[in-house]
Amino acid sequence: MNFNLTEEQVLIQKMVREFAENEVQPIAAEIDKTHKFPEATVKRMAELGILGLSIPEEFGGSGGDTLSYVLAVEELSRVCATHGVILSAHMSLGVHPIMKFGTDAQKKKYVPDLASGKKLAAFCLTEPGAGTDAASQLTVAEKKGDKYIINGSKVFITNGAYAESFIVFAMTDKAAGLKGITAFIVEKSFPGFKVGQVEDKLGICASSTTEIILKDCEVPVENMLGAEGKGFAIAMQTLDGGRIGIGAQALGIAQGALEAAITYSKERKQFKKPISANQGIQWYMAEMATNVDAARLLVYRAACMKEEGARFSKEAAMAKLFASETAMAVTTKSVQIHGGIGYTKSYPVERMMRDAKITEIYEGTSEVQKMVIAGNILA
Ligand code: COS
Repeated sequence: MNFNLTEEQVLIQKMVREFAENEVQPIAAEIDKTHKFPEATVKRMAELGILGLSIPEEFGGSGGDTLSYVLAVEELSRVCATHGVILSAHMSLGVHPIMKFGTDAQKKKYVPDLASGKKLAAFCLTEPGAGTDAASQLTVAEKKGDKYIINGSKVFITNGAYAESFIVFAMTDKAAGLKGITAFIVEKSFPGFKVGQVEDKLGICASSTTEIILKDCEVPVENMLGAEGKGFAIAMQTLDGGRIGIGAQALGIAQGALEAAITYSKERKQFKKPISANQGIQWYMAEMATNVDAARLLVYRAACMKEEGARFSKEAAMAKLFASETAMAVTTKSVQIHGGIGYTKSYPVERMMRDAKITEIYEGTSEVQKMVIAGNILA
């Protein structure tokens, strides 16, 4: 077991950290306030190859392994969780399923533009009545000649208004239940595709979260991803990978909040000494740092298992469960350590606390992660 990053991973980590500190951190508070999608910095992420990390160069990516991609999500989220989720939804949910389940023709057609960052990707599984119970899809796809006609609506779609390629799940055989779900690659330009309501959220405010409306949406048969009826398994395997990305986002948020608490507690004086001199604060810090490190080990382990091609559903669920609960606990404690000023927008910790909450919810709530973990250990 080797806990050291490779030379290449260290270089990627350094590059993303510099970009995050120099170009993302300065706008993080502003975009949180305006809810404006950070188009300029996402374009910079494309230029730097960040949107193509973990995609082989032959498909237009910048190479790198799963852990390099995780390091990038972590570093972005350390200063701005909005940027972290834009990358994670694009890569884990939008690009990886095409790489894993796509035909050669689909990979050649879609991956280069996505890996170069020319286009963003998204994933449409959730519906108003199909959240945790993802199999209860009402969206239907009916084959008519050389097209599938898709009807339905999806909600809470990350990158919704800015993505151009969407992995969409729909029922091709209602009677077959979860074995009747099929996945498709749907382009924004296809007739019948529309971006609906834009959500106004508690955190990750500048990320685009929208409804997607499919009304007689025409999808060529060659855009079916995997085989008919295999959509649920594709969704679950894609979410296994996505949960590593969200674990990395949570880890980055927790790391950022821990560093903010350390800095503030050394500066802030009460009773003629820095508050960090109080054992109460020191014990908070020790617990926060230990949990952040434990989250990091779980997230990196899941990433390494994915890279090795091993089944990693349980490990991804453990990583997301622990990292997201750590992010919530550490950001809350960081606000507490900052005291009154931490509850204001003068410091980034209140934003981090709002951003952390979603990591316990999306891509499977903490309760879903426990179902997956228990299901695996009791099988
Ligand atoms: N990889 C491959 N196949 C998987 C899988 C995985 N990770 N998870 C489940 N499957 C397969 C199972 O093997 C099973 O196939 P068979 O019937 O051939 O044996 C099938 O899928 C059904 O599995 P299971 O019975 O466990 O499914 P459930 O309907 O009970 O669903 C949960 C279980 C709740 C874990 C699942 O629906 C889930 O993850 N829900 C949350 C969805 C989510 O994250 N939503 C957020 C949307 S994206 S923001």
